[in-house]
Amino acid sequence: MTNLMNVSYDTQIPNNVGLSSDKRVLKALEKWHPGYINWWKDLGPNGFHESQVYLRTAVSVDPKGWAKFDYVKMPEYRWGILLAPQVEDRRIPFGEHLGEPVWQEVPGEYRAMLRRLIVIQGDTEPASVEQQRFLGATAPSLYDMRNLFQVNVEEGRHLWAMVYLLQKYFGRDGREEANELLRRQSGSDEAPRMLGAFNEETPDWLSFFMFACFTDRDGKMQLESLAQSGFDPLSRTCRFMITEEAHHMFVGETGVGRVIRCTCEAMKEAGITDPYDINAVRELGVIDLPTIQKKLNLHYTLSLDLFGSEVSTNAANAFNAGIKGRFRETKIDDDHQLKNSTYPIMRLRDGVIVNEDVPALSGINMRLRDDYVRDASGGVRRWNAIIEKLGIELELKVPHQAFHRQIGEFSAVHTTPEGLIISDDQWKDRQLEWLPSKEDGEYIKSLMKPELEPGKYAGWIAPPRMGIDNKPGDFEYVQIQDS
Ligand code: BYC
Ligand code: FE
Ligand code: FE
Repeated sequence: MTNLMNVSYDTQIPNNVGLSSDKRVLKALEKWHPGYINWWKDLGPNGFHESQVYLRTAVSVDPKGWAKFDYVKMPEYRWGILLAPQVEDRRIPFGEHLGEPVWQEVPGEYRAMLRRLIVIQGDTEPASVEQQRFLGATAPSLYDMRNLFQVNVEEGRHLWAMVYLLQKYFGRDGREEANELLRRQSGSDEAPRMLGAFNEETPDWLSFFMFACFTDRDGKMQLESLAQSGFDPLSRTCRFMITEEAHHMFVGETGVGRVIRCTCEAMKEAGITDPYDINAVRELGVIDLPTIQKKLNLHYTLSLDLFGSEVSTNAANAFNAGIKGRFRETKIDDDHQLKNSTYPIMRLRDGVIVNEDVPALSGINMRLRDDYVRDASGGVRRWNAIIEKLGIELELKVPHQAFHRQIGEFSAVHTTPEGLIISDDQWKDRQLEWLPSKEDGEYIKSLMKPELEPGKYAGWIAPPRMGIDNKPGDFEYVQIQDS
């Protein structure tokens, strides 16, 4: 049995899956590797290929000490295949096969379903790197630049994680899917990425922080439910990915928090008490809170779309099959089969938003979304604590789940952020009160000037409380040597 905590660096591809004795898969991955490096150079971070970045690399999968930090040029980063240790005698924790031993090979009847979920998961990872590729040039500090690149290389590794599953367990069509993952491109007309949010732009650093907070958090929730899978290699892969994901949400949440702190401190110093006096606040060269609320509205609602439809047979089938479970499935106190239970969801009935009980199996996506909303709301509460402490009277809010939706039942209507249904004309008149306008975007863009001196921060964002890896404030997180 392979139960390797330590990562082997004896092949070109670091791994803890015994690749050096799995010649077929090693060969397939080595064949895929050059295409990946070309993708990184063409569509990964623009420039900075020669720069030395202070990055963490996994050396083990032990949650207590898995990473080591060092300077590395990004194209030389050691992307690897890392699975959480195998759990002895693990059983399928839900669905029709509840209690049976987990699968170490793909069960034939669920092959197509599994492949689809792995491909969708894999597709989002490089997509996010593509969306963020121009941000390095406007980093508000070397600390932030390093965090961006850390997130980027790890999303690259998450692509490797899914490609490994495809190459090892899905034969020829797995190989084809692995190649397609490098062919589709965020925002492309001919071959876009698969899910809506991953074809949107990430035009500035506030968007990046919001994305890392809200969209990476969808990643966390989806990985949590795939980590429950009865297909053990998928479960183990996702369990290690979740370990890395915590840093992405940290970058997002503290990033937005630092923007908020900077704004509130500047307002206090200037004696501005009305947060809605946007012109006065912008005079200070910081981002006004109402604009931050608009960015929140946008990224939160794009992320809600990633949970799929309110009622979904795909989700019900995946649960029944034992392929995709619920958030913290094993901690839930029920029969884990949901044959006779119901789940309350919000839906649209004759033009009215109502609460309705549906069979719990068809409401699986909404259960996960509800868990997500709770998790995300905690982050917003912590932002509000910063605002309150600095004595500014404004509360950031997550919008109603029917607001600004493109997937599911609510995509048929327009609502206010409070969830009041409004007409198309009212929406046209008012949407820029709630979502970023071109002018908002241009104002934020005007602030996006790089600050590359170690220890210095752009004027619109507060310094972090602590450095990465306990480094001092003026640590040179990126040694820029540009090609
Ligand atoms: N855009 O039955 P439904 C991450 C399609 S993020 C476009 O409700 P289902 C990361 C759907 O495919 C996590 N199309 O769908 C974050 C279906 O099409 P078909 C990524 C959409 O399957 C930051 C149809 O509508 N991982 O890791 O229950 C940085 C009917 O919908 C969308 C996963 O998502 C959409 N938003 O739920 C880096 C996990 N939503 O079958 C990385 C794997 C739905 O009729 N994916 N459709 O052709 C899944 O579990 C599910 O596919 C979804 C959708 C939850 C995404
Ligand atoms: Fe990821
Ligand atoms: Fe992530």
